[in-house]
Amino acid sequence: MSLLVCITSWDEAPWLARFRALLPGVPIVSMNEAYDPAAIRYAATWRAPHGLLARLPNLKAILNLGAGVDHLVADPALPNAPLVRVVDPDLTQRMTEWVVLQCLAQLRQVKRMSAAQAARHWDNRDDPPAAPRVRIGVMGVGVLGSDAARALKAVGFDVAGWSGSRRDLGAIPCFAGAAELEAFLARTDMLVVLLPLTAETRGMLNHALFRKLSRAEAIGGPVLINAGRGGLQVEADILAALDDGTLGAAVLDVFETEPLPKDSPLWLHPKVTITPHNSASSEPDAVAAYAARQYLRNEAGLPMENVVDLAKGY
Ligand code: NDP
Ligand code: OXD
Repeated sequence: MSLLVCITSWDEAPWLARFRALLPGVPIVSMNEAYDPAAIRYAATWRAPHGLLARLPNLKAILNLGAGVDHLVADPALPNAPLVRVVDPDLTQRMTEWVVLQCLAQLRQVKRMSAAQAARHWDNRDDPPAAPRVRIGVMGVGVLGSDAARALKAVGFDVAGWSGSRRDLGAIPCFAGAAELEAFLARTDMLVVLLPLTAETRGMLNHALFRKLSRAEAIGGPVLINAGRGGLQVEADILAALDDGTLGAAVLDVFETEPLPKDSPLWLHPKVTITPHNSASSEPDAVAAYAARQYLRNEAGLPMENVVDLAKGY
């Protein structure tokens, strides 16, 4: 029951070592060495080259080593095998830390305070509102968004969620579907985006959507905070919206092109905060153990966890 490790953009060697330790007796091979495609039953992958998985005629399951499956789903030759994605408490914890950090940094104007310190300027001209006066809208209240929403609520923010189907997050009001998007945006001062990238969500963070955000200006203009995927956002629209005042600030962890090209105007824009797609890096040992568990469950005839609905694309 061979397992093929197909990884691009990460160092593959430690992943081979992890799977060999976790699955003793299972032949573990790399896509970069000679192997018999017919012998491969499982593929453990991050950003597998498109077309590669289609060449494995006996594939029983694809184990994606991250939460987002957009790269695989975009493979026109993706085989019709069950596709498992990562759901991991460590990853969720990290994302929630990042979201809370960025929302508080906007509330407390950390960029402005840092600039003032660098200029030895005692900048106490106004006081930010307390968190309950600021309305945060979390777009995508799945595994990551719902955890972040609860943490933001615990800090004191006035939080709401939006998703495809209606979620029940207790005291956090939840909006659902295209019909309720405008109402959700109209009560949002800070928009936190944790949507997957699909045909439906691609490019939805555009100027038309930004114009629907609340103009209550509790924090000097609406703030966009995106850690979902870069393909959700239209970067030219973000820049235009920042410059014409439609947006007050943008915090971006993900980009249309990654790494963000050196000549992108986003880098030095005074209203933009950039992190390098590291809001929630997966903890490799935890992810490998999770993937190995899915392998063992499937071999034991048990259902694998977090199998992606390929019709929905996430
Ligand atoms: P989930 O599948 O658990 O949640 C996705 C959420 O998005 C659900 O609430 C879903 O609603 C909603 N959604 C999807 N499509 C639509 C749509 N067309 N309209 C409205 N709502 C929609 O995913 P996770 O929370 O685990 O992860 C979310 C994304 O975060 C990943 O896909 C990945 O791209 C990104 N990510 C980024 C990381 C980083 O380091 N920056 C790290 C890990 C993940 P419903 O199901 O009800 O339709
Ligand atoms: C993921 C990511 O999808 O790291 O897991 O972006």
